[in-house]
Amino acid sequence: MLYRGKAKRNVHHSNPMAIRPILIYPDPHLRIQAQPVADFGPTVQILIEDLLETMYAADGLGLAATQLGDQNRVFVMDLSDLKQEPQVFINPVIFSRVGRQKRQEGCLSIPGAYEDVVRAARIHVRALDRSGQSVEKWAEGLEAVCIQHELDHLDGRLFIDHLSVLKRERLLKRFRAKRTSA
Ligand code: K1U
Ligand code: ZN
Repeated sequence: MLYRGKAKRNVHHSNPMAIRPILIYPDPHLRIQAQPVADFGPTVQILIEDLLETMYAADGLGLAATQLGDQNRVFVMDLSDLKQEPQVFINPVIFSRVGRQKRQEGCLSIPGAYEDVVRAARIHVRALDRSGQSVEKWAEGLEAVCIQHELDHLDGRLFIDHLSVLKRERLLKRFRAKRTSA
């Protein structure tokens, strides 16, 4: 199994958070369907902290529990410039999709690989926050892309699954070549 980075735990922090290893394609755990969260106790709270810590350390805009090998339906996102506006989505559901947009995507689990992906332009998403309260929002642009990308992770899908066979094979050939030469 290949990982991006090493596991670290900040033992000096009052609320210990950990930078956890991110699973790298083709790790089979990336294909597992995550399960709904029912308990908002310490286990899921630690998972949320670790997701945020790992996402910030990796300079990502989002990160799903699946990418840490965890099977809870949780992802985090922060699109703010100062990285001080974390958003937590638990058991997220997209219940409305409007229009189409094409944007270049990357993935922390397929480092260095980028390709244009077509997704819904605007989405209406409902999720639970970290205290179990239901929240709803409309998202568009990059935010809508990020939410769709992360929700895909929770369903065991990757952005490369949205590409044509030709584009996917070309991207994976370059990805494998870079990793074997590194
Ligand atoms: O889930 C992940 O692998 C994180 C991924 C989420 C994502 C956000 C937006 C578009 C596609 C994918 C990333 O954070 S990719 C890295 C990134 O920082 C980035 C991606 C697109 C534009 C700007 C930055
Ligand atoms: Zn990803």
